[in-house]
Amino acid sequence: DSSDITEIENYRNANYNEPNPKYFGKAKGMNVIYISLESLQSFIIDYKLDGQEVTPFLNSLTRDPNTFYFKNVFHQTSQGKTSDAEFLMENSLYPMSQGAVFINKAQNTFHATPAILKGYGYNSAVFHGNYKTFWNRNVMYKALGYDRFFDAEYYTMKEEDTKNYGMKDKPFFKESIPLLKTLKQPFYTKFITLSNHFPFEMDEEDTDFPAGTTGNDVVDHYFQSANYMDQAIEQFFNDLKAAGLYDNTMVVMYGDHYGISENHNAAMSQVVGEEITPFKNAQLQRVPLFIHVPGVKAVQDDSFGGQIDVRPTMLHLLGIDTKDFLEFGSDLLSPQHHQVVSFRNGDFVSPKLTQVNEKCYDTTTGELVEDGTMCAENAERVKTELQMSDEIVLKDLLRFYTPNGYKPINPNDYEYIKEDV
Ligand code: GP9
Ligand code: MN
Repeated sequence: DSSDITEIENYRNANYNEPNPKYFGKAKGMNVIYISLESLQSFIIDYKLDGQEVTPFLNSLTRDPNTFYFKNVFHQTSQGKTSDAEFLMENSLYPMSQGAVFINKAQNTFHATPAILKGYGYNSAVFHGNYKTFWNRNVMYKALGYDRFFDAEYYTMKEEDTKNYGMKDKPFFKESIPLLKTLKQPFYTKFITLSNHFPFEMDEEDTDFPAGTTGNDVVDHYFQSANYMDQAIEQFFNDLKAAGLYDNTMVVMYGDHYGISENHNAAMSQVVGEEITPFKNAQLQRVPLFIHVPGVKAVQDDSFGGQIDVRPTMLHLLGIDTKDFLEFGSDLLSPQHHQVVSFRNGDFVSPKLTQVNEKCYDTTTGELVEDGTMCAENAERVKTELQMSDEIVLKDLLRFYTPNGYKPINPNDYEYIKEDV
């Protein structure tokens, strides 16, 4: 009931971080494109296989003057995988510890980004080369306030253009451009890539990049598959330029979750050149985050953060203050940004301390911290935050709260029936 929400509101107000005036509103009025980079982990950025960069285009963006690159951002997903990352990105709430919010809580009230931006005149759409019912997206996207959902029905789905769950990234982006051009601006859109998905095996004709040589097929194919994704993103950026959309669009790209699980630690230790301890495995949960804003003097940012922090960061760039939203992220570009990153299981990383399986480590050295109480304060905060987020999600508390100036949406207003475009 509403007393539950008061406590959460108080916590939220106490933890709100003011936007950085240097960046607030720098992308005001621009279109927004999110790209979910399937299974992309940060270790691949600037990694060289046989002297060859695996992701040369993304690497160049880390040095691009208009691109913020965050190298210490971690995924916070659980069993809902891609859909958990989507949930974090658009609600700044934690996913569920078991099962997927997208499947279990799609009837809830949310104040998601597409709905928020509707109040600022934005049209929203998702592009994804798989069928709309996967992860219950066709139901959940109504609760998030998405106007359109271009799913597999809008793509050719030709045999040679599909792999695993659906469209390969290059034909996916190619076929998306004409659909994107039909949208009224400003738009808020999300592109969910697919090719770089476990088990990462490529069709021969799609790659001339070398495979790894660890002898572990999953890890070895990851290089080829990530390289293919990199090329697909470059192609998409070029097509945005050709479509005249590049100069008035902010592009946010994020790795959705790990691609290589702990089952492959032996091969991964060859890749990174050191043993994959539980501590090291936690550090490997970094996922790349890029925010390209035309005309802005951007920086490489090394603050620690999680996927939960992307929404306030992005909304502040658009010039929309987030202080009235019940959310748990904080603006990565704010000087007060809070750098303790919660994992869904209650462990955390921060610049100084990392907790894995309830053991406390020094983040800079990886050494066990003898005095285990050092981590206790952070662990307590992480626990509180996860509990509050769970309360919102499990008890559907946002139905009792309306942020200032926010116009509630009605999920029944949306349906994703194939239209002729
Ligand atoms: C499926 C795609 C992949 O549509 O989003 O899902 P994942 O297995 O990564 O959660
Ligand atoms: Mn995924």
